[in-house]
Amino acid sequence: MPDLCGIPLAHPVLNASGTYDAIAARRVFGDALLEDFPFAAFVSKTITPEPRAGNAPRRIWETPAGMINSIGLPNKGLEGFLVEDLPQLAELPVPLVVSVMATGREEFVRLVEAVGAREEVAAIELNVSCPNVHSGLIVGEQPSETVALLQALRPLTAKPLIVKLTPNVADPAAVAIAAEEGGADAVSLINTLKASAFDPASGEPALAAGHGGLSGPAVRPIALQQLRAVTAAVSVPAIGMGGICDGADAAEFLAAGASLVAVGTESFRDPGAGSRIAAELETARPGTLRV
Ligand code: RRO
Repeated sequence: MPDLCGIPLAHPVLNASGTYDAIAARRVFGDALLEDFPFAAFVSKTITPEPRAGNAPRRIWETPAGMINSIGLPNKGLEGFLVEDLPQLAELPVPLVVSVMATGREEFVRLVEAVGAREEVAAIELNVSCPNVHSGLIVGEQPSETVALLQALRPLTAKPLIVKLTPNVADPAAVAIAAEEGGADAVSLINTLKASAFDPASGEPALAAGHGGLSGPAVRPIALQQLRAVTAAVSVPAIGMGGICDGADAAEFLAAGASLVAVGTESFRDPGAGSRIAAELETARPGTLRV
């Protein structure tokens, strides 16, 4: 049986943070969502200490075999999340992972202390890789910052800490090694790749923020190579993601060293993608890949 840092899971498919709004889905599908929830664990949209409105529109732009987003981390902030969202997410029939992001170490401490104290939360994902917010401290781009952050956070909670790695560095394995050294229980990769597009009608940047992060099938081979490099370098488990659309794709990520996989962009096209991919994976083990 697959597990998330020792937490048993029904299958190996999770959602990528920020790509599936379980609270909105529950409003639409009602309790039927709980009976057939698509993911084996649910990862929340990233939260920050204070509320954020996110970036101005346009925030999403379709590209060949993918999309660029520049959502900019809209969220209710820590207090809003704990009061309004956590009770609803706790009703999901799967373990809950809360994704957190802050611009400095003290703010990360505040988030991990508060979220880690809640029994509804199974694990915490540290998002040190959002391409769409300007932070003075780009922790996930520097191994020394990553190890220092983990060393500050590790003593604060016994819950598993998962570090979401950025693909926007020359050597993601060096950051993964730093995360492991600091006491991370797992890594997850990849977040989106820094990308731009221009509106052919106007010649202006397609996204109001000017740039964003690329996801979808276009990034899959890059994700597989980074996963391969990272899993060769660390012994903590890796959650692999980047353009997974079907069971054969998921099998490739397992072959590249992932212990679990996550589905992101494909859930916008098919909200049931998680359970479909889990079922397809049963017949698409490595060595039986489609040709
Ligand atoms: O909200 C976003 O714009 C965003 C985040 Br936090 C992230 O981690 N990755 C991404 O592509 N978009």
